[in-house]
Amino acid sequence: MVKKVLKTFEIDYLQVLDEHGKVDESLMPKVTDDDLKKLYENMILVRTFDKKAFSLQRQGRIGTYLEVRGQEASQVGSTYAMKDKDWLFPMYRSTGALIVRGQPMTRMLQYWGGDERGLISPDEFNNFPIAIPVGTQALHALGAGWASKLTGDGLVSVVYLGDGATSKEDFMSAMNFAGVYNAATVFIVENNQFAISTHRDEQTGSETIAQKAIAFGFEGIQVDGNDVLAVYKVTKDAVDKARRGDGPTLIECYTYRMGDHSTSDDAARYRDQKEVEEWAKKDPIDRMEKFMTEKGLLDDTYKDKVQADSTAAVKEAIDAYEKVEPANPEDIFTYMYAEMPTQLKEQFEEYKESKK
Ligand SMILES: Cc1ncc(C[n+]2csc(CCOP(=O)(O)OP(=O)(O)O)c2C)c(N)n1
Repeated sequence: MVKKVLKTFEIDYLQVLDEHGKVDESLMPKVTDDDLKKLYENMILVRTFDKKAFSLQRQGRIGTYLEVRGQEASQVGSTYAMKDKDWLFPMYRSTGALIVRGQPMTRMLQYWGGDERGLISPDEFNNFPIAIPVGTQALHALGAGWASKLTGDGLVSVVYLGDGATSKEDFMSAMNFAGVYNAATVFIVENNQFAISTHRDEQTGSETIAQKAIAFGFEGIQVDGNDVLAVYKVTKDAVDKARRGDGPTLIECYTYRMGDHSTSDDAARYRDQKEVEEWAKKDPIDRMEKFMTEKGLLDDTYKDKVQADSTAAVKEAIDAYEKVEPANPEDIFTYMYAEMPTQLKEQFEEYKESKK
């Protein structure tokens, strides 16, 4: 037997800001004080919206919702590295990413209230609709990143996936073609340790998710997903690399889903509360507050103002959402196909009859 000696591998792991709010200055990304404030303000806005959306669902004012809690840094830090016209391919838990990308909160409430018009991207941004089917968005992002590589339009596509999605063939096909075509695509896997009740350890035999990129011929990196500075840094590097035409990157944000999977789930049935308490100590916002206080960028007045502004913005979004004219139920029929198939035509007629 002949032994083929292949490259052995290592995976880079980055943490800049630890859970006590201490920063490793040698690893600090290039950010101004203004950037630090914006990152913080965005995380507070996301958490405020998230809490309120959860409570609106409980009151029956929206249909369903998937909480971001615990993942604010991995979403805000990464989208902050994108240019407005870059392509965002969000999943159902990407509320934080969408907020940074200018998606009006009113529209997000519309969507979770059952109105598809909530997915319309603002003109200044290229936000794709949220993908509910797990992993399908990876292929869409690969397509956009490949197109950018071919046309040289200088845009990058960034896709968000959960750890569970990495077991899907869509993820693997997208990774494969990204490697083959050197697509301008950045894959962000928010490894929040769960796919509903399936723990990360039951999801894959790989030691890290980041290392999966190696099999497809490109770079994978693991980052502390509760550290907004590290997430920003690795995403900025990956986005810049893709924009230069130097190919894709897989970023694994190592984080934790603090809430239930969705408003229809009860995580207490399958996970230990002690684990949740341990992760609460690693909260992405607490550590940023400690760091910014130490740096002289955060005091009680500023903190209260950020919270008050976020609360007011969310309230305004809810008021506007509750005044939106309901969508026309006929849209369900007319928007599905360019040409309606026979059965749908029949159902449409039936529906119209029922309204007479
Ligand atoms: C194709 C497909 N299969 C199954 C489901 C049901 N489903 C919804 S969420 C989910 C778990 C996904 O977990 P993960 O990718 O880790 O993301 P997370 O929800 O933890 O953010 C599953 C299996 C689905 N939405 N789509």
